[in-house]
Amino acid sequence: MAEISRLSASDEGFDRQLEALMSWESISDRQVQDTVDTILAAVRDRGDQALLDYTIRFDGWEPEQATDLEIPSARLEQAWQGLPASQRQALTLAAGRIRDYAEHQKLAGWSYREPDGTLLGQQVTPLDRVGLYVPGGKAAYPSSVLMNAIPAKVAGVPELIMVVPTPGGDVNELVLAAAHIAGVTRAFAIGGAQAVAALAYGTALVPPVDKIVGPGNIFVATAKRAVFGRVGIDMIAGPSEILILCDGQTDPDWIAMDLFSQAEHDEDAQAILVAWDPDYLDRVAASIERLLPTMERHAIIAKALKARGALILVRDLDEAVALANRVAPEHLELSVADPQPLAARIRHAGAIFLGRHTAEAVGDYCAGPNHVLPTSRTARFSSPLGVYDFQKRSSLIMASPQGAATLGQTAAVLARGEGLTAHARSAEYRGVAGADVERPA
Ligand code: HSO
Ligand code: ZN
Repeated sequence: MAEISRLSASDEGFDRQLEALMSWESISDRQVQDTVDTILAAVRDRGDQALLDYTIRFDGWEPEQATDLEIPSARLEQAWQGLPASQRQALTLAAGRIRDYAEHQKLAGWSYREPDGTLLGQQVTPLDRVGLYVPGGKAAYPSSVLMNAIPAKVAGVPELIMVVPTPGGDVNELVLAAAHIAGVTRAFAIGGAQAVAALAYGTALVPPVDKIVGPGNIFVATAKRAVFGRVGIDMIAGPSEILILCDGQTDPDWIAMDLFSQAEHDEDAQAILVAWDPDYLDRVAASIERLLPTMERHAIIAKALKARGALILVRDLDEAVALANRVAPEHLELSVADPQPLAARIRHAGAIFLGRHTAEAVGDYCAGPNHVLPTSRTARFSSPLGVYDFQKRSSLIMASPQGAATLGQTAAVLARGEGLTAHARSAEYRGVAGADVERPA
């Protein structure tokens, strides 16, 4: 029996039901925090020796010396060569499309000149070195390696350092292969909070980076939060989410499978369908019932649908749009005949999939846009991972002699108002007539 709640937006208790459905708090356990603090301190103090100790303890294999923790570039290439041709082709195609899309995101510098000759602008530079965390075990996604690494490369980041835990010494060949074509510079077989610490502080073996990106478990997320400030981080991602808004004309099997596709990630994943035809919700419920037992990951899907899934009846399209904006989902499918005018009414969503033929799953792999997206309603204020996350902006100011005089006066007035006379006089020095002329020594 597939269990998924049936809700109606006009019911009195709906607001409360929706809140309960959306609430998801990452457990911020005191014990996790303490463990992470200990690990961070150990890596900071003892460097590679701490990395070796934790790898033996948590990953269950026995590197003899620190250099054993590095996965040589030749090994990445070997993994690539060892893949079946179909996988090499699919990875190449996906990487190419992710790169093309990322090229469109590149920020360029700009400047403008004022009438008195003063020049103002912005200069864009890539980060020097980025760390990419790749989870090990069942959550190791080669697609995520491409999605995190390629925008960094397109931004012009010269050095990309990948860390990946290898429980029992097992490496995921597809992950290594993806790292090879994405242009990872160096890779290390380390994971958990100790890997985050190594990237943040550096050790003799692992060079310190400027920003750490990539998903991880609660220890990794807690460690990323803790080192933020010393290095940049991307975001703290929650479980996957999908909200489908449908006019009742799409094959219900397609919709059921799209809900499954995100539900299969995680028992905490969220899958919601919103429609205004009650019969259609019945048909999708029947598809879910029939298809769920055929799924390999049916146990995970069933748990996710039961805990955080819903088929929601609304009055009309307007109410559906309002609900989608309120939920601010990571993925939003607009499964309707004419999706473009509808997309224009969406204000909060990580990625919008337009029309009946756009399965969210193609976005996860190869459409081109990034699959690292804001979750847990953070689409209200944040955006997909992109090239801009690996670029910085510096402001440019070049005063002309005349600009120096006029701006200097304004600055001096404001500076005296703040009681900062060195500021005032510094600004005024350049404001005197002839200040552009070389002064005698
Ligand atoms: N849907 C995930 C990304 C992913 N899907 C990776 C498959 N592999 C992000 O929410
Ligand atoms: Zn997915």
